[in-house]
Parts: sequence; C-alpha cells; structure tokens
Amino acid sequence: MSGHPVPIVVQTNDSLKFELDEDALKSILLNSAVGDKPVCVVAVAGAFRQGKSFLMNLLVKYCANKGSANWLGNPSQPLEGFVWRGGIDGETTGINIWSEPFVFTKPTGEKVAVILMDTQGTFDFKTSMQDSTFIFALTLLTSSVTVYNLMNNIREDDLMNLQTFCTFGTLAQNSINQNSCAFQKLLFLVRDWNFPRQYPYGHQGGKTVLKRILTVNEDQEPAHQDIREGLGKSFEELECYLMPHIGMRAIRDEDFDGQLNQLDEEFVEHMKLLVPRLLAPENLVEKLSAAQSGQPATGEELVRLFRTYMAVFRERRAVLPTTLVQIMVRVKSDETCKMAFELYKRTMDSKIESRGRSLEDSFLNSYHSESKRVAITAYNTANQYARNNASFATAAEVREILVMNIDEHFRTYVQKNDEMKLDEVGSRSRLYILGGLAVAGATALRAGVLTASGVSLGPVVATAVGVGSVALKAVPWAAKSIYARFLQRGR
Ligand SMILES: Nc1nc2c(ncn2[C@@H]2O[C@H](COP(=O)(O)OP(=O)(O)O)[C@@H](O)[C@H]2O)c(=O)[nH]1
Ligand SMILES: [Mg+2]
Repeated sequence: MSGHPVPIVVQTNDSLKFELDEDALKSILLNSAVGDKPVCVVAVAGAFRQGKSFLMNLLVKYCANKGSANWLGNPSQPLEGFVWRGGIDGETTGINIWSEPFVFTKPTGEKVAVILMDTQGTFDFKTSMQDSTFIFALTLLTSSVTVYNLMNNIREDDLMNLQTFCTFGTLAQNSINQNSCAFQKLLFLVRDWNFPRQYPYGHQGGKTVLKRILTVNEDQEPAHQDIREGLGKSFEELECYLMPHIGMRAIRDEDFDGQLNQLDEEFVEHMKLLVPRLLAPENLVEKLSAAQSGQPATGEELVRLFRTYMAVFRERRAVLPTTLVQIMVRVKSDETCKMAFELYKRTMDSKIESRGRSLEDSFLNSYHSESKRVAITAYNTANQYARNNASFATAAEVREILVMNIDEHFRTYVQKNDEMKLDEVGSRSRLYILGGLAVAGATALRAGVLTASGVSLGPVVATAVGVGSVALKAVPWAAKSIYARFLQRGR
C-alpha cells in the first residue's frame, strides 16, 4: 500500500501549543492529483484508544483498492497505515492526513479527491479538554464528513461534548463567514454497540437510535433540549451506525496485528457495509467552499481554511470552552449583564447631574433611551456569545433580562423626578419666606441706621443682619440638597 500518515497539526513539545505544518499540508492538498478538483475530507474524532486509527486504516484500504469488491484484501495481512494500538502512555494530540489523495469518479462523471484525516484528542476533562476541543472543532470545520467515534452507546456526555465542539467551531466560523454556520455531515459511530437485541447493528438500527436520542420532549431538562435543537441546526446531515464488537482476539491476544481473520466475522461484515457508506463514489460528500456558497472547496481553499482557523483559534484561545458551554455562557452573560446595568445607572446619573434640577419628562425619556442603548451595546461587546443568538440562546435571554431591569429601574427615576418637581415647588415657597425675612431684616437695619438713638436699636440691627445673611446662604444650599436627595433615590 502506498502512502503514509503525515502530521499536519502538531503539538510542540516545549510549549504544548499547536502548530500547523503548512508545507506538509500543501504537499498533500496542492498535489497535482488534487488540482482544482472538489475535495471530500473524511475525518474521525473522539476519545483515544477506541479504534479510530484502526477504522481509518480500513478506509485507506478501501481507497487504495479503489473500492473494488475485494477491497479488504488478503485476510492474513496485518493492518497498517495510521499508527494504531498505541499504548496508554505517550498519546499525543494532533491531526494526521494520509499522504495520498485518492481520486474517485462520481456517477455524474465528476472527479473528486478524497482526503483521509485521523485525529487524536485525549478527552480527559481535567487536563486537556481544551486541546481536545480545539482538535475536534478544527476537524468539524475542515472536513466534509466527521465520524464521531463512541464506545457502547450515545450518552448525554457525548452530546454535551459535541455541543462544546460545535459551539466553539461556530464561533470561529462566524468570525470568518457570517452566512454559513452549518457543518456538513456527522456520523455517530457506536463501537461495541451494547443493545443489539433492542436495536440491530447497522445503519437502520442507528437511525432509530439517533432519532430516539435526538427527539426533543418536554420531560427533558431545558439544557438537554437545547443540545438537541442545536445539533439539528448545526449539521446538514446526521447519521448513526451501530457496530458489533471487534472480537476477543483484538482484546486478548498479545500478537493481535489487525489481520482480517483475527476479527469477529460480524464486525468484518459491518465494516464492508459501513466503509462504502462513507466512501463509495455516489456517497462522497464534497467539502463546501466557505467563500462561495454552494460551490465545492478545492485543495487550495482547504489550505487557506486550515491557516485561517488556526489563527482564529490562536486568538480566541482565552475563550476556549473548558467545561460545559451552557455554564460558561450563563456565567459570562450574568457578569456582563451586571456590568451593563451599572453602566446604565452611571450614565443616567451623570446626565441628570449635569442638569442639576428636575427634568422635563421628554428629557428624562431621551436620557433613558440613550443610556439604555449604551448599556446594551456594552453588553453585546463584552459578551462574545451575545453576538450569536442561534448558538447561545442563554446570552440572548440574559440580554432580555437586562432590558427588563433597565426599564424597571427607569420607573424609579421617573418617580424621583416627580418628587423632585414637588420638592422644588415646596422649596420655592420656603425661599420666599426666607427672602421675606431678609427684606424685613434689611428694612429694620435701614431704620436702625437712620434712628439717632443707636444704643436702643443695636439688637434689632444684629438680628436683621443675621436673618438676612442666613436667608441669602440658604438659597444655593436648598437647591443642592434637593438635588442630592434626588440622586440618592435614583440609585
Ligand atoms: N473494543 C474495541 N476495540 C477496538 C475496536 N477497533 C479497534 N479496537 C482496538 O482498540 C485499540 C486502539 O485502537 P486505535 O485505533 O489505536 O484507537 P484510537 O486511539 O482511537 O486511534 C486497539 O488495540 C484496537 O485493536 C472496536 O471496534 N472495539
Ligand atoms: Mg489513533
């Protein structure tokens, strides 16, 4: 068999950062066999040590033998190609592509270059979920068919992981191409399917299981309903295949090397059905162009896609979801909602303060609209999830709550403004009284000065001066204190 695996996304030992080996990628995708043909990228992703590379080698075999009836070849030949049966230690995270693109002719006569991609993530929640998310998201974005390799069953955890990958992938894709947000085909491949008596092995059983699992019903928790709705919207096509067990020799025998005759017969029979479902020319799914809607992508565009997505991921590494997406979106949204609400109040206060007195209702309303706009813009800017309502319903819901809180709080401003108007009327009356006293004092003073017997009128003069000056000081003080009370009530 010609060809070999080529690492194209690798983790550098010292920094543990991912690097794209662009030259290696170009050596495959800009190969003359690919030319400007549409490409079909079939990738496999999922937890490690669950037979992904083993499956990829069967796909390589199918392609190398051009899908002939006897594509599985000699039953006593060891299975070679992508490195498989690796030990528990030393698993590295990354992406390998088969060095040879395989050209198939579709029934329409169109030639398609098939690229096979093997990926590796450890899916260990504690240490490297970020890395696995990165690899899975990049796989979803760059392939036309992703095989999501699972063991025994499809669990809620598996769906949640998928949601994490999709969400992150959507985020990356939206910053590149606003118009298309769907991934292409996803095949849930359940290895060692546990319940063949209830749901038979194969495509049909898989279809029934997938339908049952993905159906949204009211008994499910809202978060579980969201996952199901989200997955349906994220992929153009969802399929499921239930595989029988590989056979005990693969587990037990030290010298197991993947020969066909060491595998369970039922497993081989199902591989003969599954692999053509992915690779027979009539079933090939062309990778769609991100730039030209409805057009297939070429090798050249795929190189650009890898380069761009790697750059986006590098930039957004800080927001890479490390745990369940919903929790993260909720935390971020609540936080930014709080910040935006405080901003609304500060903006209102400073606008009102600059006027220093009660306001016409029309002014107060326009201050409210402007401050509200400032707060919502701040929320949308600070919360990256608020920009994608389709994937992050929670962020949109929290924005609604923010709007409600702001509108409700505005009512206290209206109420206080009304009270302030009344206070101002009241204080005007008080000022009139103080003003009256001042005038009386001044008159008395004048009378005292004019009277010749200064001794007897001395206390009258002193009182008049005192009252007059207090009255004059009281004018700005009264206005200031009314305004301070207004602001205090507004908070
Ligand atoms: N139980 C089980 N083991 C499998 C299956 N396919 C392959 N294996 C075994 O799983 C081990 C890991 O295989 P590998 O392809 O390296 O897994 P990867 O880490 O997911 O790429 C090998 O020992 C294989 O023999 C399967 O369908 N079921
Ligand atoms: Mg592997």
